[in-house]
Amino acid sequence: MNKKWWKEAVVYQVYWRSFLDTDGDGYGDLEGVIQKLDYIRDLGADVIWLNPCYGSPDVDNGYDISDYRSVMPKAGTMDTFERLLREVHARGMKLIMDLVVNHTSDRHPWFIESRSSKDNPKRDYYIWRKDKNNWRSYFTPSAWEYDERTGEYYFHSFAVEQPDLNWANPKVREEIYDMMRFWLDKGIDGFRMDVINLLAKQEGFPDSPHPDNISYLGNNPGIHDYLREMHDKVLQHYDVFTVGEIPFVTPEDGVLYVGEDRGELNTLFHFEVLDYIAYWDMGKFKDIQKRWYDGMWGKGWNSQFLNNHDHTRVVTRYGNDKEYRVPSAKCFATLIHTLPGMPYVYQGEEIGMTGVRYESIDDYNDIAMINKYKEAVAAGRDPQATFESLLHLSRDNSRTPMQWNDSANAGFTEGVPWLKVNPNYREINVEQALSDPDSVFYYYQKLIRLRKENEVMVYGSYEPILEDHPQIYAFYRALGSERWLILLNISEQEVLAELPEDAASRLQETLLRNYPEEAGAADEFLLKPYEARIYRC
Ligand code: TEU
Repeated sequence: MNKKWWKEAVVYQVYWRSFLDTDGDGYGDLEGVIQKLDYIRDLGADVIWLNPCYGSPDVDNGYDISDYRSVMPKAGTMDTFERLLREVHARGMKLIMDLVVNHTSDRHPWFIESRSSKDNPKRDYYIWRKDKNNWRSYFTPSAWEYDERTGEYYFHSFAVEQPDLNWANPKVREEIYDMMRFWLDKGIDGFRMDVINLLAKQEGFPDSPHPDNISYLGNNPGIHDYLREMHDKVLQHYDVFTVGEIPFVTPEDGVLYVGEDRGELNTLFHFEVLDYIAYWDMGKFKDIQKRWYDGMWGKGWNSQFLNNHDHTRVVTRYGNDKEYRVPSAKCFATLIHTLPGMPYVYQGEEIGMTGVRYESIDDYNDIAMINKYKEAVAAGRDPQATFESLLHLSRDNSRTPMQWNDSANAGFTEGVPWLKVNPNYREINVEQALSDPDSVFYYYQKLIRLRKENEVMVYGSYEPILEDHPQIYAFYRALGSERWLILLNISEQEVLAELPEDAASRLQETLLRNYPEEAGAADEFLLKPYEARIYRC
């Protein structure tokens, strides 16, 4: 197995605008991240992924960039950023930035020039056409916006305010490579690459027979040429780590992006779980894990995550955020940290933060949710029913401010938070977690320490058993003579794990469990709701 530092790492995702506000403007900032680096290091994370903090009008919370070479004032200054990078490195950790180059903001100078006239030198920095086709975008009914001034449409995979760059134009590619070097020369340790498989567009933009299936946005011919050029011209000249955010990808395609012989990316996020499984489905989840293991193991590196800034927190989405919040948070943590691939911890996941249900659409900020609401109501759907139908998957579920303590606004800000703090912050907060030896935080700390001390969690094979069981997820990880059994009851019922005879007899040591051991229990393998165990065999 080809060992690499990043294969052994645990990544902590910082959505800085909701992390810690130190200047009272109601937004988190980079100074706040600096103040909490010891907290992140104590958890055991090695790499910090920082969501975009570049100059932006913030239509899509920083994913609409108007100045790639600056830090937006809400976040701080370039000096603050450089101090953050120094402080991260001083703690032996690494920092990767968000590379958002499929599109810019419509207020980027390039777009302002491009839209000004048809013969502007930057016209073909973006994608302009006389007519639109029938494609949707992620956030709007059409992926085309008519521009009066020049009487043409421009293409946008996301919001109207996020015009797609024309990657077929070598000048655009060189501009982006130059910008990447600007940040890499500061010493950052790599990039998380936003929807990086969307860069290549279908030749001629043909109509789709199924316009609601927006997979036509990604994985188009030419994408690997761009990524290989990016690698050859930029990435290979730095000791960096790259993770591609790659929707609509299968394991076979995945290997084309992250194969160790491909000269493109190091690892990827796929969305077969989070984009298609709204509520927990054990069978689908097991199938996805098996296909990705069989498709990628030994060829390319996968990532494991069930939380990020775009998806509802796992205890609310797939677990139980009421009476079993703590065991289910620990159970899913065990799952993510013992499956093959690089685990990501999204801020607040390590203390079992939950999703939210605010009263009105006016309490929400997420442009994706708001656009979906407007589109449905404009089509005549009942506003309240529409609002309620969007609550489960609203991206704001995971964007509420980090809950540090039980003081006003959970200690996140002394101002008015840009997004309301989850009312349960009085019970769920970092201060409480650090004072409770059985907290979710210390469980994550133990999981991460296990990974640091046992290569089997990183490089071990994956062998599922009880594959058809609807509640129990059980699998071996094995490397050399080291063999572990992970046993999870992902359900709200007590379940008897009927292990194969040889399995039970070979269990030597319990390495971690999320319920206390019960001496003389009726049956050793009667698992409590969301019970998780890791055994050494
Ligand atoms: O998200 C991309 C995105 O929306 C899909 O790739 C993915 O399927 C996701 O799971 C949505 O269901 C990225 C950023 O993470 C997001 O915050 C931005 O809004 C978006 O790109 C546009 O930059």
